[in-house]
Amino acid sequence: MSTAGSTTGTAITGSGVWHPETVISNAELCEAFNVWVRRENAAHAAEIAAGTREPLRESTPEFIEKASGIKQRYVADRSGILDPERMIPNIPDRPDDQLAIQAEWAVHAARRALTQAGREGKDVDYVVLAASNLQRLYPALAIEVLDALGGAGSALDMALGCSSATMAITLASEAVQLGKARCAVAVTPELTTGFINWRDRDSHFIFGDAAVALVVEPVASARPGSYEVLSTRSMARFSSNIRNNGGFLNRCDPARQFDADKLFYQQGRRVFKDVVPLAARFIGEHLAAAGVAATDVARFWLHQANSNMNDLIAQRLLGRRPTALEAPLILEEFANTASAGSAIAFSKYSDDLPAGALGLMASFGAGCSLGSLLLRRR
Ligand code: CO8
Repeated sequence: MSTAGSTTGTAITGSGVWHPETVISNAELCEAFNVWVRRENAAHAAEIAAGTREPLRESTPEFIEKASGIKQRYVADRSGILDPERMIPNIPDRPDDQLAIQAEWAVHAARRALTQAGREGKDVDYVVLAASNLQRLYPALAIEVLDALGGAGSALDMALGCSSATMAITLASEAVQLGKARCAVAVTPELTTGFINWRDRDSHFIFGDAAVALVVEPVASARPGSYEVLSTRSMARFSSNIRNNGGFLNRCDPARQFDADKLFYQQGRRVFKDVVPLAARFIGEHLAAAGVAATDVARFWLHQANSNMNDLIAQRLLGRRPTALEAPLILEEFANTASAGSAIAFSKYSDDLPAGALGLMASFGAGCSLGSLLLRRR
């Protein structure tokens, strides 16, 4: 067993998950999608018969579960997604004097995390709000969350694809390490259903909505049972395999402003092939730098994109298939919650480890960007 001697002097003292109660199963999703496919094919029957247009193909629950491990997803709204005429969630705009929806989700998760940490909103002096997609540019959602919690200090928003949450925790840990904060909250409200192309068979099943928050404090004042942050690591390498070109310049080219590239799209096969060796190497290098063998890590809280991908990454690290508890999956219940996934896995599967146990949280996301935190239970 390695001594894993270095430390950031900070600890994750609480975590909390929140999700909408509304669920869409794979079967429900495919049923609505396939109604739309049949209507489209009927509307273009002549072109399809003439061979000038490819017919759209139906989506199946069997494929979705086998290819991804996903069985259902929590969503902000079912009605719009399951309406074959619309296939966009209905999320009413809110007036400026009401809490923004992503800020509201963040506050729900942050309150749960603070309760576990034994802290109150007024203790919070730093908020990093990070998500793959943020609903607006300013004012920063993080400032709205700090205000709603009743804290005082500084706050910022950031986005780094599916590595947003791990980078937010890293920034929170660094702020505490530098003495800039004493009770930092890293919070990730992933409202993914708003940026999905629900008419794209290859990706319509992938994502679900959820928020997660973690409290980071100096290890010296951390409660027993919290997780000391021993070290962090991050890496970035430009890639267009996963993109979302939605942004404020869209309206400046009216001919293209509603094109499909203004929502999530990916080269799924290529991502799969790239990420398995890259993530395994990245995590392996983090562990090697800390003097820790992969087999000494009791738990890997990996980014939750695809069950097959996670199994392969853990297998490369351990030299054998992981057990369900060595690399827990939340995909069945939550689907891919973008950057929230590894932190949700941590929150759901961290209470049972004994003091001294090592765990590693890791993300891999669009960008591409990777991030990891080596943790030890206290
Ligand atoms: N229903 C039925 N059949 C389908 C469907 C569907 N919905 N979609 C595709 N098929 C069919 C295809 O038509 C094809 O059939 P055929 O061979 O007859 O043409 C067959 O299934 C196989 O199609 P694909 O090759 O497209 O399907 P895959 O097996 O590759 O599965 C996945 C698709 C699940 C998306 C897979 O490619 C995957 O998991 N890729 C990894 C990327 C990923 O998970 N992205 C999720 C979001 S991004 C994210 O979270 C970050 C990921 C990591 C970033 C890494 C940066 C370092």
